[in-house]
Amino acid sequence: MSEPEFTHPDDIRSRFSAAMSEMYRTEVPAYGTLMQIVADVNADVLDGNTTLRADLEETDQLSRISEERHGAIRLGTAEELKTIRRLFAIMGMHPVGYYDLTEAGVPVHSTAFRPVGETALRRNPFRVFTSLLRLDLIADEALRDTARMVLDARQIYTPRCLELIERAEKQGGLTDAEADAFVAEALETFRWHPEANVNADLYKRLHDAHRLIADVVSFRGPHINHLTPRTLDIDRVQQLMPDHGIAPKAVVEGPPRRDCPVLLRQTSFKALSEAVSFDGVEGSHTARFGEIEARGQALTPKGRALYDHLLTATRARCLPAADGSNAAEYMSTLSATFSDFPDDLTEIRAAGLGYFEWSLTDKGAAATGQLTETDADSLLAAGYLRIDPIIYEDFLPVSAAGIFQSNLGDESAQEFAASPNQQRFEADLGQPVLNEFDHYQQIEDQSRIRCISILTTGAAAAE
Ligand code: OOG
Ligand code: NI
Repeated sequence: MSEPEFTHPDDIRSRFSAAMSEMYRTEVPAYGTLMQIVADVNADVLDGNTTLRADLEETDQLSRISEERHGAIRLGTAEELKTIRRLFAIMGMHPVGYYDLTEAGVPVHSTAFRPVGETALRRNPFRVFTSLLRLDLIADEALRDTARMVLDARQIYTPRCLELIERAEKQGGLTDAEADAFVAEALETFRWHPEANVNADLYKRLHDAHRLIADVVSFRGPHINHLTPRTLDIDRVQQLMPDHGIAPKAVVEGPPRRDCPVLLRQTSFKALSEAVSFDGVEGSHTARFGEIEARGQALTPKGRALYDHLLTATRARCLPAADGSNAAEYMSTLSATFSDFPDDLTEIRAAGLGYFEWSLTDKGAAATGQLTETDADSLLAAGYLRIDPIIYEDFLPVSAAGIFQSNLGDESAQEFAASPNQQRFEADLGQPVLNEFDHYQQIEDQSRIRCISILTTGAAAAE
């Protein structure tokens, strides 16, 4: 009997992100408007920058430039988290990084399920920032127990979805028809439910405890709360949003605009109030929004420490107000403070702040197998090798908290004792998360070893 042909996980992920995008544009029309602004700004930037256009064309990214890069959900129980891990694995999305948001006043901890490795990211970069509610941080014991009961009683996956997850695990994949069915079933988990799972009174109590708790506990499923395309000019989109009737959050999160972009910059439009029925009583809930992102170089632990230090210093001088009243002052303080972060690739490399990928130049490709020099820096200086920044594919906890907060309402920031608990999160997840620093270091090391091996022996070393 011949083996069945399985659909590649990257393909299933592409189908899934396309289906999510379509569903979300229907559910949240303002998101469609944001997508349009992003597409227009991206087209404008590319018109004025032929080098960038050629670069993107060469790496096969041009046609997908304005497609979604990530989305986010918030889960209520360990069981839900374990199953989502299995669901995402079928689409080649694996947990990378641990983010503790309690530090920033949001009672969740999180990971990002994402494709790992350049090939998979190129095929489709879609990832889902996934948070788990920390009920242990609700002070009111009775309310905590009620919330737990409500969460334990719900089932966020369709029976057919669970069946297909099991089948994929047993068979080692899904056939084309199964993959289509799986995407349709998985989509149900992320759909918006205008009928709440709780009555108006319980909703109010949960909401009073923390708006995020109400958002997680009150619904039948973990509705996707935003999707995020990539923009080539985030400041421009931020500026254009009000012209299209969309209210942006006060400031762009992350590092300032730079010649050599680092890490991740992101901004969003504020969540919209949507009609919800609480046991037949009409009410509303505010949770869903749209976001945009722009990514730069991944930083080493040393670079990241400098970033964190400069961000803290900025916020000590000027904390961005939710109403945007000091937005200009914040952005200029941010830029001024970050003048201490080198904005030149040679300096970034010399200071050991960022990760780089090594590749052969044309001169290197012509010298395959002919060299005896094995020192990468000498080969770089002699023009056989080149280095390019590795793009940061993960998230930033302070930025994530800023996104959470602008969408939960201004009054939502609350003091929680900072209580990172990665061990607990990984136990609930059912596997450890990949450490993002180790991952970037490995990409850098492997690319260097491979290049030197090609130059000296004519073949890539076995990995
Ligand atoms: C997730 C917020 C974090 C990001 O881009 O940093 C996030 C949420 O609001 O659930 O998506
Ligand atoms: Ni996001």
